[in-house]
Amino acid sequence: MLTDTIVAVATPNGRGGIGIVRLSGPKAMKVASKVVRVKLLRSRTTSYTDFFDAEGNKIDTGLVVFFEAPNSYTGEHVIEMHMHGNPIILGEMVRACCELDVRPARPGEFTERAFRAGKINLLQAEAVADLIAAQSVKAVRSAQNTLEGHFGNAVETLILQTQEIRYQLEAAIDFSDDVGNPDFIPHIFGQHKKLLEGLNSLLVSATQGVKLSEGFKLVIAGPPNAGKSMLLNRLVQSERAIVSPEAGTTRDAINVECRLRDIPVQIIDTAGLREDTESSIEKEGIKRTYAAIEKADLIIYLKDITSMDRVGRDYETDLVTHAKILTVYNKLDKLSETNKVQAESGIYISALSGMGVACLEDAIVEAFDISNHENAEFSARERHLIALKKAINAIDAIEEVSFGSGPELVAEDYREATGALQEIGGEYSTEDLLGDIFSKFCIGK
Ligand SMILES: Nc1nc2c(ncn2[C@@H]2O[C@H](COP(=O)(O)OP(=O)(O)OP(=O)(O)O)[C@@H](O)[C@H]2O)c(=O)[nH]1
Ligand SMILES: [Mg+2]
Repeated sequence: MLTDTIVAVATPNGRGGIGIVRLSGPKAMKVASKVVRVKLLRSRTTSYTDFFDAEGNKIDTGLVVFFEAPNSYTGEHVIEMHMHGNPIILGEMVRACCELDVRPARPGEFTERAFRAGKINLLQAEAVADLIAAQSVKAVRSAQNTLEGHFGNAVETLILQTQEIRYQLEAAIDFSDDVGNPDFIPHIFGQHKKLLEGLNSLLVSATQGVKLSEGFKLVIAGPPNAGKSMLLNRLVQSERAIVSPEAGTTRDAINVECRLRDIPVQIIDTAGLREDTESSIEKEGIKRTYAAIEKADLIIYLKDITSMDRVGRDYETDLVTHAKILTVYNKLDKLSETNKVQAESGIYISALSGMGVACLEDAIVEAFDISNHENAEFSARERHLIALKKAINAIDAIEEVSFGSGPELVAEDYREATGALQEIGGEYSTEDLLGDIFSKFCIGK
């Protein structure tokens, strides 16, 4: 039972036009009668008021809004005080409330209360944090879609399908006639196949959702001096990495967060790949390049077009990665019209002049394979992917014959799949998981 009342500044730290102090809990009305003194008779209406501290000294003047339980964000009585956006004034109000038997809210505690009151599910609570943290319009839209229930509804439909199959199986076990019915097994196996398709397709969209919140990892790799650092600088439009004619300039992987066509991307410039270096620092840099490649969502393998016919090892074919590789030829500006290479297919650019870079950006965005259907986009987290994979693994290996020969075992696998899916919305969640999720929120949300 949550019986205490909490208070926090809900607006960012600093000075601004308006600052909001938020109160939630059973004592909210009693506290308000001391600090605002206007009658808060009607829910969701605004009143102009003076604000006072616990001793009755005036702090400020502004607006107060009352949200009557259960029609509030948290499901409890909520009072929002819109004051002048000065941290001193807001701090005075928080202090005044704390003197009236209210305690400061923990990070995310308002949203946690909304979750515990059943106002939102865990997916939606996470989407609130993702919405606040979103770094691009796409990321904002996808968090809003999750908040509106797009992801949750898709999960709910799959839960209903898993339950439906399990109920049919259990009925068939109880009344063994059905299993003997020649149509039963193909029919239920057809439903099983359809469910697996649905799960896998949701996993693909959710994986994209995770990338939209966390950013795609794009690694620029290739031989030394290909112009990798110059390309990084060109893509992020800032001189982030040192560019020099000396081979082996970059050692530490350089990680820059940016947006390409409004998609959040982490671009990682790496040490050039070669074996004939004596420098132990460069060798360490190359080790780091391989480590970055392993984690990449996409790799640009950059080559210097003017040194293509030079004998040398090409590392591109040995890269161990699940990521797509885009082969890109750089320094196009150095070639005259007459000796332009035509043989190799690939993308041709000049990191120096910018020629071809817009086409490269198109290719990068296309390689991320982001759905263009706005409604199919939603924010998601690693935890959701794990649960979806768990659900898929539980039923993936079931064969058609198993529905006849071992319906009890299949039903058990289905029970496991349902449980995994229910973890996503937080139907069954541990306090540790909740603590982990809400502690990452800001205070006041
Ligand atoms: N003409 C021309 N020169 C380029 C281009 N891109 C890079 N360069 C030059 O090539 C040299 C190497 O560029 P970097 O960006 O440092 O190359 P890198 O691949 O990061 O090299 P390492 O860090 O040593 O692996 C520099 O002298 C750049 O000015 C280009 O498109 N055209
Ligand atoms: Mg470099």
